[in-house]
Amino acid sequence: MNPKPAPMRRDRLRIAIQKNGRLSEPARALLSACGLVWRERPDKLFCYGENVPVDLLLVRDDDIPGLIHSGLCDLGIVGRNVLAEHAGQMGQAANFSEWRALAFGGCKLSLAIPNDWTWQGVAQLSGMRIATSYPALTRAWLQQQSVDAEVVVLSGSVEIAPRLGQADLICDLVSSGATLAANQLKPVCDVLQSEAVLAGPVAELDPDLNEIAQVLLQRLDGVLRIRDSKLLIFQTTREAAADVLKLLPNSEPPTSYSVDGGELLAMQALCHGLVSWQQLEALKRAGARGLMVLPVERMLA
Ligand code: PRT
Ligand code: ZN
Repeated sequence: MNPKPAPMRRDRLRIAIQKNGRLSEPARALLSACGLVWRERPDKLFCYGENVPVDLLLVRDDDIPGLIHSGLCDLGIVGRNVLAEHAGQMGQAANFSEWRALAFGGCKLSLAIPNDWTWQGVAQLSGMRIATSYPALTRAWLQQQSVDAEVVVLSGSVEIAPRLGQADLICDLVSSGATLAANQLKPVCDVLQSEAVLAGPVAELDPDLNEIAQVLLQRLDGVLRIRDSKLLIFQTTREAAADVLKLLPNSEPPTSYSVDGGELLAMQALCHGLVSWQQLEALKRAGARGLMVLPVERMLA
């Protein structure tokens, strides 16, 4: 990657997202949930933000770390696998880092061996050839494991390398595992647990851009926090409250206030994940009444 050129001063935040691919739709949906609206251009490489000074650049995912590094973009949404690989290749010089994990695009970078091998542990890899598109991550992992193996760098179709005789095993992304299985391979070791992340510079953004970024981050944190969350509201007595609270399904600390200053308490709790009928019935048995599960539209902490 080239040395960092001095970027032009801007007063609008620029976010790079994947143009076409697994992360493009969920990334747009996430930014829309943060209240961003864009004007689409026919070339669809640049989308002007209509309601807030935040523009989108639509690019290949592999370009995102470099765009942040060079200051041409301020933030980006990219797989941790791509970000970490570029960071590994650039070392200390890399001016990008993970700002938030976004809980979509989940996959693993895993070592996979031919089905007919018996896995005996990492020492078995000594002297082997490993095909991968993630050489920096693979080498760093091998070094960490004190294993001396050869890394064969391929830009695609990694899964077929063992059958073609290019390598003995592979290190590649896996989600369902169907592609490995179709190529008579099996995963044996995880090198990296990945998901989509919001990336930003290590160095501070310009104050004007930072102000816009902080507003966006606050909204993003709200969106991430309430994703798949429900608000549970109910009433209970002071006497039953302790038993009821023990049963709250995966909730944040509830807010409670007394009704008419008396024995009765009204409570509300933000619950993450599904709130099932069984959980509501258990709460009722413990003394909760008037249970309601409500969707959460927005949150600003
Ligand atoms: O064109 P551009 O360069 O932008 O896109 P790309 O082709 O490099 O990336 P894309 O869209 O395929 O993936 C973008 C990101 O999605 C990756 O960098 C990962 O962070 C994430 N992701 C999540 C995955 C997968 N799951 C995944 N399964 N990326 C790739 N795969 C591959 C996997 O290696 C296998 O070949 O998809 C295939 C199917 O996987 P299985 O295990 O479900 O069979
Ligand atoms: Zn790519």
